Amino acid sequence: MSSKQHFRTCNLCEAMCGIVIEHDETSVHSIKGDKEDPFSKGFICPKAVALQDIYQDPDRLRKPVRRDGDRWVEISWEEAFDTVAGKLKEIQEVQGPDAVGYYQGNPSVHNLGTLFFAGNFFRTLQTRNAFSATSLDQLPHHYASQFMLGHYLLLPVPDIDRTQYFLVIGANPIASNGSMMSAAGMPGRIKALQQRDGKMVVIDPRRSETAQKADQHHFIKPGTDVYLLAAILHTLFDEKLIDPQKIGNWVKGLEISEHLFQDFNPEMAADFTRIPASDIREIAREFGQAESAVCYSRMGASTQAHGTLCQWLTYLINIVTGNFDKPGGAMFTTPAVDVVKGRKNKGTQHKYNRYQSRVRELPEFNDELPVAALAEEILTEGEGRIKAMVISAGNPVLSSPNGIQLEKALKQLDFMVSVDIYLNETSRYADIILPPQTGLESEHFDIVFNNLAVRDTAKYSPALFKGQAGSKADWEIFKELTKRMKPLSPEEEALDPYMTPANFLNEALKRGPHDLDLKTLRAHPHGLDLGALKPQLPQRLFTEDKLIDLAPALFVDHLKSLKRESPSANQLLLVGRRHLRSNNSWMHNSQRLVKGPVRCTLLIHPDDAASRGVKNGDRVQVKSAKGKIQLPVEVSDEMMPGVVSIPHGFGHNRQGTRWPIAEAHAGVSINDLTDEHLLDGISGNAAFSGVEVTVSPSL
Ligand SMILES: Nc1nc2c(c(=O)[nH]1)N[C@H]1C(S)=C(S)[C@@H](COP(=O)(O)OP(=O)(O)OC[C@H]3O[C@@H](n4cnc5c(=O)[nH]c(N)nc54)[C@H](O)[C@@H]3O)O[C@H]1N2
Ligand SMILES: Nc1nc2c(c(=O)[nH]1)N[C@H]1C(S)=C(S)[C@@H](COP(=O)(O)OP(=O)(O)OC[C@H]3O[C@@H](n4cnc5c(=O)[nH]c(N)nc54)[C@H](O)[C@@H]3O)O[C@H]1N2
Ligand code: SF4
Ligand SMILES: [Mo]
Repeated sequence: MSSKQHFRTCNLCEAMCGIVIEHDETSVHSIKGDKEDPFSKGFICPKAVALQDIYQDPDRLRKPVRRDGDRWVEISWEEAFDTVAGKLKEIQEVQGPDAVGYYQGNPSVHNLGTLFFAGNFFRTLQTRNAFSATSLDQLPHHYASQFMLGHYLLLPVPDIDRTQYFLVIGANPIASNGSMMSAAGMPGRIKALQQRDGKMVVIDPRRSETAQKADQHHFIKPGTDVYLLAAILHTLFDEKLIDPQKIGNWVKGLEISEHLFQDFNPEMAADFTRIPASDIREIAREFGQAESAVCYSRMGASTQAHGTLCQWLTYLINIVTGNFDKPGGAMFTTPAVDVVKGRKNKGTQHKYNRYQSRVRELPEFNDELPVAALAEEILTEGEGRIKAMVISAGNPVLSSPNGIQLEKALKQLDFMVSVDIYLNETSRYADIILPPQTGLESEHFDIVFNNLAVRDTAKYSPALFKGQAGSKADWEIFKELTKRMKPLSPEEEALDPYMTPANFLNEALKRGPHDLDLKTLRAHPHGLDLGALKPQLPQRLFTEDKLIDLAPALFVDHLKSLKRESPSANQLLLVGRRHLRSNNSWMHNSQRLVKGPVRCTLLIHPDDAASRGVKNGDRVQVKSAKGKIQLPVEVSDEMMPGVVSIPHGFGHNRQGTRWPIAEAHAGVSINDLTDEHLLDGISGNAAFSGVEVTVSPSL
């Protein structure tokens, strides 16, 4: 059969790799890296081929289903939409708007149609009970950007291709392919850094795949990065490694910040972090003296008790050393679709803490509440209690802290609808599941990750295959639900046929800084190169005075209240990890990806294993204040003594899903151990890192 070529961007993770697909009318022959893609230049990871597996997966849902006792019955879209809108309205009419909550998961931001259309639907709900995976992930970055730069989406990106000193804290881009730093081909970029005599230093309680490639790696006790960062700032000020000339005249609060770090000396930080004071001084000196340098801190530094402080101090280190908005430092993108300009929320007061969660009073940020509060908002009686949920592209039973409690909560709902391609650990609690087309059946343009990319490029991917007859795209589902919640006016009705992702994208491109349109992008199927990142401060700042606030009061107060004496940890501290062949909770049904060694294991240092009578391959019980799980052990000195690691996204052993995953690969969920009360003190982001656990041989 003759084969055709199709070029597109892989949308599974943030790296935006260009792929070339050999195919015929209905099937894929091969998926390879596209060497002519200006961003990824041929790089792909093993997950790209899973786009074919997802497309063909017989276990994927393709028609709406309704729960009927223990069975699922296929229903028409009409019946599904009518039931969903009818139920949501009925519940809100009787119990108020907050009785319906919603949660948006990670693939939402990888999906063009969802990005353009889900918001309209969720706004019709007018509920305060809005949640997303943001508060399991990068919320601290948004706080730092909002309070310092005036806009939560104005996010600095490490200019990895030009830096001479790359300080990586709590990130493992060799496995994750980069986060808040879209950079397809991380191994090549790191190699290039080392070949130009640059240096990469990694701070991680595990000698991760990235740490193994580093010039230097330091173990750190989980959750203590704030002390390291503060001690780096202390040293920079103390040793006069700061040149105000290099900082730029668009900052305020430099004197306050200098004063703040006076008593965070490296000796104190060493007590907390277990990184020797001399090593901390060396990092600060090398950073301060490098031709260019960038500090990049991510998941491990965000999802911990001081996540927002960590991000603030990371921005500060880059700013005070003159490495902000400069080549080789932390820079801003100029994406073809400018999401920052498109969202004009100026000033720090508008989008923070305007209201709080009902039970625990966690702060709102940008119209959302921290998802660690979701279960209690369902379980706790009283006015404003959540009685119905809409869950879209998410699996919070496996992804949010204390998943077991969330399961209990979901069981009590009066109504739940999932927009998801799988009957998984979360959607199995739904009354109705609306399955969208996905992946190769969808057109794609990366609105979000071009805002976070290490180089400006633009590429449009048309849909490769038509979805099965009668199927619908995410955007069509949301559009239809929106109409049923709030009927269109005659004017809106007339415009409705033009409301498509392609038209919205075309308009957004035309309004963007590169004067592009969809026609131009279609004429460049490999993508367009728009150049290296460019300096753009102070113009791009959104603060009213056009100054960066180096010392926002909210952050300063929290820093001042930090403990100064290090507690002695007798228990093991738990952290997470990611594997290159896995993607959060939902790609374990691809046989090509899960094959090979079992990946859901407990990594433990040899000394910790020996003192507990545990050998490599043994099954152990891991227990926390919230739950216990059993899994096999891998004994390895890649772990810091006193720290153990379990990957998240497993736990497919729960009943009632439609995933025939072999038991060994089903794994168990780390979030049966994590605690919904362990949070970043400022933002309420989940603090997954540093949960206290005990490990013992299973009986
Ligand atoms: N302990 C611990 N927990 C963690 C983390 C950790 O490091 N440690 N990481 C956290 C992070 S960073 C994240 S982002 C979250 C992720 O957590 P979630 O976003 O809650 O979950 P995912 O596993 O990404 O699940 C995505 C769901 O979307 C569905 N899906 C896939 N494609 C589509 C599509 O095109 N349309 C629709 N409608 N649905 C689709 C999948 O079937 C799946 O059910 O997990 C968090 N949880
Ligand atoms: N293959 C693959 N790629 C992915 C994903 C995936 O599931 N699989 N998920 C995607 C998503 S949603 C995201 S958000 C990104 C995340 O991408 P990254 O930010 O790179 O996150 P991780 O790979 O979880 O790496 C976090 C590292 O932090 C370390 N760590 C844990 N606690 C601490 C701590 O207290 N301090 C310090 N300094 N380090 C700590 C861990 O040991 C781990 O090595 O990856 C994305 N890419
Ligand atoms: S690194 Fe990410 S974008 Fe690139 S091929 Fe792998 S999953 Fe796709
Ligand atoms: Mo994430």
